[in-house]
Amino acid sequence: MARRALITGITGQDGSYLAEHLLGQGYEVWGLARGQANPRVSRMRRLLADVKVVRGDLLDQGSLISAVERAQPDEVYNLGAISFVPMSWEQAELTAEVTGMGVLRMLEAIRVCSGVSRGGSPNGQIRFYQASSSEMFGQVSETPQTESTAFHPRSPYGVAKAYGHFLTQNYRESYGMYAVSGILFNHESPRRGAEFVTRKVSLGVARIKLGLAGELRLGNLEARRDWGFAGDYVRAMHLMLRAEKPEDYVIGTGRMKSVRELVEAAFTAAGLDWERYVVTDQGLHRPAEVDLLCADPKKARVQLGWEPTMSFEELVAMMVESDLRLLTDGGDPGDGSWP
Ligand code: NAP
Ligand code: G4F
Repeated sequence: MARRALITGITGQDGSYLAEHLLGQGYEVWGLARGQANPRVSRMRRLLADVKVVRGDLLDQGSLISAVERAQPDEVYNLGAISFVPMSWEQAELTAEVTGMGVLRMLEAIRVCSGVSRGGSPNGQIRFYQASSSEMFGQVSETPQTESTAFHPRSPYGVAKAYGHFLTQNYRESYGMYAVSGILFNHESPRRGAEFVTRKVSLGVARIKLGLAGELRLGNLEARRDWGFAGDYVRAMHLMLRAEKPEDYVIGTGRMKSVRELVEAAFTAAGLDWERYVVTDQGLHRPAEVDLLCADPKKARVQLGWEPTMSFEELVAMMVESDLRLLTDGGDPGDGSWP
């Protein structure tokens, strides 16, 4: 019988890649979608026709219990979140509720539905993946960051993710649940939301190249991130849930680039000189910045056999090409450029 997976955040970047990956592995895939007329749900249904949709919201405990009862999953991937860091200062309480407390509600739904009590055995139970984030490292105490690097989150988002991370660990220890967290570093694709810096840059470059814009306004160009391809990272999520023992893993490339280097690479990919078009804007700087993030993915490589397949340069060139095609074809950038 096919394994069954339930994915929260199915309309997001990672939800789409993970659904495709699991469908390719023969899974029956269920996606939790919120709202009564969410346009992102209609788009997802068009592009991922084999995904079964179940309505629910991470703010609503009852809906999560119903979703688990209906989907009867072997694996639950909790990708749903308010995931844009600047928004977490503007709506800190909502971020805590969705990105933090949402993890508690999902874990409780699984615990209640599978009748787990303290000291229960993980065998035969629903396996749970939590989308933890390198934002939890925040003001880093060492570089590169590993599974044992201390957390010092710098945004309400990072704090909410740290809560979800420790809670997942606690449910594993308290109830013997197969519950793991992937501490994922930044991962991108043509499906990335237009508010994140890589997509903002690839769309900005495409607009300038096509004569639709004359400048690109950005914040801190000195911040450094470890950027990889989302398609590679969802494979790691699946490997974590299929491992023999429930453990947490850092997932990243181990290579760090600055926003300035990202900008240079993207403009170069379109044959443009970035210095003619990029304007820095103090209003786009954050109240507390995460200056650098760089993964040490050794544990995932050794224990899961996971490796990233796409270089930073290939990723940036792919995103620029994709946005040039999207805008040339009259597509809606808000829609991303799903094939
Ligand atoms: P994304 O594109 O922003 O997707 C977020 C998803 O969460 C959307 O499907 C959204 O659905 C859903 N959502 C928001 N509020 C919800 C609620 N109240 N109830 C249920 N679902 C809700 O994020 P992503 O890049 O795919 O990232 C997936 C997960 O990994 C997130 O938890 C993110 O924080 C985490 N993460 C991402 C990265 C990265 O670099 N991409 C790195 C580390 C961790 P709607 O369409 O209804 O808004
Ligand atoms: O692309 P960003 O908005 O991603 P950020 O804040 O690193 O968060 C992403 O990665 C996390 C994993 O580490 C995820 F957990 C999270 O959900 C999200 O997916 O910003 C990257 C860097 C920042 O340092 C920011 O200050 O780019 C800098 N930046 C400079 N100018 C900008 C801009 N970021 C955005 N979004 N827009 C700008 O104009």
